[in-house]
Formats: sequence, C-alpha cells, structure tokens
Amino acid sequence: MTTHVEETLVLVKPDGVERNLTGVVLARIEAKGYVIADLKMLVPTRTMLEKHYEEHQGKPFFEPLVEFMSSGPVVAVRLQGNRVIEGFRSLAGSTEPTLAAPGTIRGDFGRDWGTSVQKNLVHGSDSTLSAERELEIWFG
Ligand code: RTP
Ligand code: MG
Repeated sequence: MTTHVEETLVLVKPDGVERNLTGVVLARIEAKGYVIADLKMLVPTRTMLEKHYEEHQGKPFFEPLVEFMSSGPVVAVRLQGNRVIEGFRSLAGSTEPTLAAPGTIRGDFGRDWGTSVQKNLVHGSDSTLSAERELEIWFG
C-alpha cells in the first residue's frame, strides 16, 4: 500500500483524563509510530462542541454528550502519520466498549457498558474532511 501521510484529531475525553489514562493513550499512539505534532489540555466550550458534533445534532444522545464533553478537561492532539485516520480508529476500537476488541483502547479500558455509549475514552476523526474540520475547531 502506498504511503499516505495524513493528520487527524485525537481527543482524550473527560473520562480518560479523569481516570489517568492520558499517558496510556499517548503511549499507544507513540508505540504505533505516529507523530504528535501538537497537544493541549482544555475544557471545551459548548460552542466548540456543538460544531465538533454537528453531525449528531438532533439525536437523543447529543445534549448529554455535549454536557459530558464539557464536564472537565480534555486532551486534544494533532496527530500525523501514514493512514493515521483509519489507523487511530483501529487503535481506539469500536464505539461501544462492550463490543470493542481486546487490545484496543476502548476494549482494554472502556467501562461504559450497556445502552448509553458516552464514556468511551477517546475520539478520532473519521475522514479527511472531518479531520480538517475538527482540527480547525480545536487548533485553529
Ligand atoms: P468518536 O466520534 O468519539 O471518535 O466516536 P465514533 O465515531 O466511534 O462515534 P460517533 O457515532 O461519532 O459518536 C460520537 C460519540 O457520541 C457518543 N455516543 N453516544 N447511543 C449513544 O448513546 C451514543 N452514540 C454515540 C459516544 O461518546 C461517541 O464516541
Ligand atoms: Mg465520530
């Protein structure tokens, strides 16, 4: 497969930061060989989150999600690497920790079992378009 260097936005969500899993997430990212090009910790504003999650506006989990994401500090990472968009999502594992494979971040550390899938530790952009849009929101 040809080299295809991309950038993506990774977030360690408030549950990940609170549970002292920031280091674990960064270690897995670095072990995979990805480059941390920028990194910061912040409590995101409602305005940022409404933009970030605009595709989910109107869904029943939107409000609780915005509430949760603004409940504490988040670590935002600008990540670079070969096919890193898909690659990071495979490191993260399935959205629902119940179904996430062992060896993935959510599979190994996720505890948000059941119907509400909110505290799943990390976010990763899902396409080049999303990555560009989201990096603009979080890093300008
Ligand atoms: P992410 O955007 O966080 O990387 O996760 P994803 O692509 O795997 O999941 P997505 O469908 O984009 O959903 C974004 C986040 O919303 C929360 N969520 N809750 N049914 C629910 O209660 C529900 N569905 C999604 C999760 O925090 C998910 O990561
Ligand atoms: Mg998503």
